Amino acid sequence: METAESTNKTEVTFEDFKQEVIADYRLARISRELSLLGRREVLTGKAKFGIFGDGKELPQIALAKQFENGDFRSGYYRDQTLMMAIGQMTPTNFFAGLYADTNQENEPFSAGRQMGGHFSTQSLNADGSWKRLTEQKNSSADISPTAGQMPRLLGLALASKKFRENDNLNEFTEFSVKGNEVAFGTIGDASTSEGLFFETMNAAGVLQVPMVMSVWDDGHGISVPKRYQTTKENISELLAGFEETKDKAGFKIMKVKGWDYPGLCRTYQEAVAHARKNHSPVLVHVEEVTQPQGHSTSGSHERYKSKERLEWEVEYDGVNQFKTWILDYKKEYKKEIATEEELDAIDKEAKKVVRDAKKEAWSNFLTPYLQEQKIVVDLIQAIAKNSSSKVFVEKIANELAAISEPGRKEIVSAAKKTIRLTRKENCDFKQQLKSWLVKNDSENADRYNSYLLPSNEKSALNIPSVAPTFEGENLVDGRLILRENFDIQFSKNPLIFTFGEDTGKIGGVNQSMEGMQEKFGESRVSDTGIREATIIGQGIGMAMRGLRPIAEIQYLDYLLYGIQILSDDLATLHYRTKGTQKAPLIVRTRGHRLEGVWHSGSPMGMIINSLRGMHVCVPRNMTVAAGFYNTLLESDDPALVVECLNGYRSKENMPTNLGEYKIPLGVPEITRVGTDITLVSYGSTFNICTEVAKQLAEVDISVELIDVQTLLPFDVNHAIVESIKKTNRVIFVDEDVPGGATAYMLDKVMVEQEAYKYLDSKPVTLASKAHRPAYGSDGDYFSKPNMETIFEAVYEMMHEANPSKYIEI
Ligand SMILES: Cc1ncc(C[n+]2csc(CCOP(=O)(O)OP(=O)(O)O)c2C)c(N)n1
Repeated sequence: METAESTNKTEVTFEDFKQEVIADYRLARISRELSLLGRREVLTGKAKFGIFGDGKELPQIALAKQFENGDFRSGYYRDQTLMMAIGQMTPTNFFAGLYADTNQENEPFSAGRQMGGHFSTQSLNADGSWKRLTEQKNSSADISPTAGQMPRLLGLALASKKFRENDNLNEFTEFSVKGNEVAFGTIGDASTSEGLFFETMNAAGVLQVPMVMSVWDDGHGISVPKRYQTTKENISELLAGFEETKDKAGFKIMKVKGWDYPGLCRTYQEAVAHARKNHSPVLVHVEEVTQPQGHSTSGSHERYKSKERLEWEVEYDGVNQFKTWILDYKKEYKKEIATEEELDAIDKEAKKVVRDAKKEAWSNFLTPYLQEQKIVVDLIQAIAKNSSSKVFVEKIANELAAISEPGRKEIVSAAKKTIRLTRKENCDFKQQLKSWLVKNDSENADRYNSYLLPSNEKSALNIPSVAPTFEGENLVDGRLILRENFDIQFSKNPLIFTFGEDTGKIGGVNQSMEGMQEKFGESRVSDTGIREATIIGQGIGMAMRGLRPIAEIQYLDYLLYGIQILSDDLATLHYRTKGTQKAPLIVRTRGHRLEGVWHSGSPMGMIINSLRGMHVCVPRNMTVAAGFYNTLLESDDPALVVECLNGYRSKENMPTNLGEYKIPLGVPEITRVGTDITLVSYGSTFNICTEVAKQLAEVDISVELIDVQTLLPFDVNHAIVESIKKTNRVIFVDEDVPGGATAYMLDKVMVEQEAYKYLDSKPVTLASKAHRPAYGSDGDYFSKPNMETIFEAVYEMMHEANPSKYIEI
């Protein structure tokens, strides 16, 4: 019979093998103790919530043996053992995560921003530049939405393929060594019910990428058993049709038991070798996995597991089974790995290691709080001494002092209450307390509110702008400006890839990539299946590995299929890792008015509200769009660019410095100077406003026309208020629903820029009707702002201001 001895490594001495097994056992025990003590930390109130990897230790140890430098993980909250086994987490880090320690050295995954069990490694140096990813073991940052790790997993795996296919990428050894890296996915069995799982699996099968997908199958999704989750209650059986055959590529599908240490070691060795060598995906269905403490600290599994299941879980507990296997080894192979006493000693030692780690992490976590508490208590007591509200102020100090484990909110709250209470008094100590609050405010802003986007020289906001240049008039279809511009960018930078539905062979439905596939090859300009969520994920994963993907979503209306992953994954990435991971992905799409309910969408309010952490560019034409692409390709920020669906065949003057000119983000353009009224818009409605402004001039109304150009960021230098200071009137126009992006612009300009001070007329927002736009030209006309409604809105405002000049129409 084969043994782990003969499978873990090709040639090992028994002593090596023995040491490896013992180390694995020690790690399994430590991980289990972390789960046990972690739960207690939550139940005793030291941590808010706990979700642990107990029951999943052995498969992760087996997987980690095959995890090499440069490889990537995209997993979920059960993977603490794997993170330790690949050397990317210590027990102290684990507890720091549980306590939400905001010190990044203690809690390197998210600096306390994500709940415990959400892992990551650091891809970036402190200045935001890439580390050498091929010299470390990598984990993309976890997110909580189940199966949300799947779309990016596809891109992480696909990146290897791109590096292997393109010889001119060989020099980028910081990102890949000829595409030899494997992307490891992990998921719970219940989460395979999500569409994202199936979409990713299908795409991985189509693309044939080095992805090893593990399903930890413990039979439940919280309380809901497999019979409600999975057809045939068996995910590998269900996916049998994906299995590769002699003449058809697909998945290699492997099954193994979660408590079978040698079986797991063998399985992962074979699975990963297959994926790495052949660039072909593997599904490892790990069955008979247990969950000894139930799903999380929120409840107990006795409520929903039968007595038989609970008994079975005790018997088939992986760590105990491992112990039995070690002890039985001698019976079968006549050689001893360890005695029971030795293993018991390891069990004891593991408990101590974990207890010590907990103590250390708690002390690391609490010490700064206690220091802050002491400073504030001392100051409040000092203020109390000479205060007319002495008793009340002292009470605040005493109450704060009595808290043995204070939070920052209690400390700040006590300081602020004291200042409120003594508002009519003044003393040195109060000034000191105020100064402390100012300092503390900025520290807390760094702890809790920073790093939404990078702010280094690669930030799109710091890329120097270059104006487009023109020589005479060379009017061409707008699409050609985009195409020629992309052509130059693709020639300059081999890291750029684009893909989407119809992007490859025909060069996009609007032909802005026409001929690009012939020129740059199928690898760089490619068609995808109809699968928006994984088109986005493909881009995220590739971008995390140093490539510069441009993911194309065919129409803005279909961005909704990808908005969840954009919002949950891409837009949060920099924030949730406190600046230690980035994914410089550009998403191209096209939208605004065309024809009908599903091809005219402009849900910009929804988009900008869900994509904080990305830039959202809304160019009015292709010249501006190309200028944004040039800026974004110099920067490392993730962005969405919404091109005007009706603009590809409009004539524009071809710039002479394609690939060079860069339009700045957050800087509106005033395209028409006026004195009576400021008209603010973007995208397709901006072009209508331009026409309307000419008609308004005929009735002696002078419009100042402002194209905001980007909604995120929005008018960073406050140009709009400057215009309103002059005109004292403003109308915001777009084709989103009422209360959508016009309301956002209104808020930005009135509240942030304080434009209300300069208004002589009520500000107006002019948006579409609340319903989706009806089909056809008339449907469009009666659903969205049009020449007449915009004209009337402006005229009405002027009439109200000066009825004798602008007589009622
Ligand atoms: C999209 C989404 N829906 C619901 C949840 C709440 N939730 C968290 S874990 C979980 C069960 C997951 O079960 P499974 O995938 O089997 O993984 P396990 O926890 O058993 O390892 C649910 C429903 C979530 N996090 N995300």
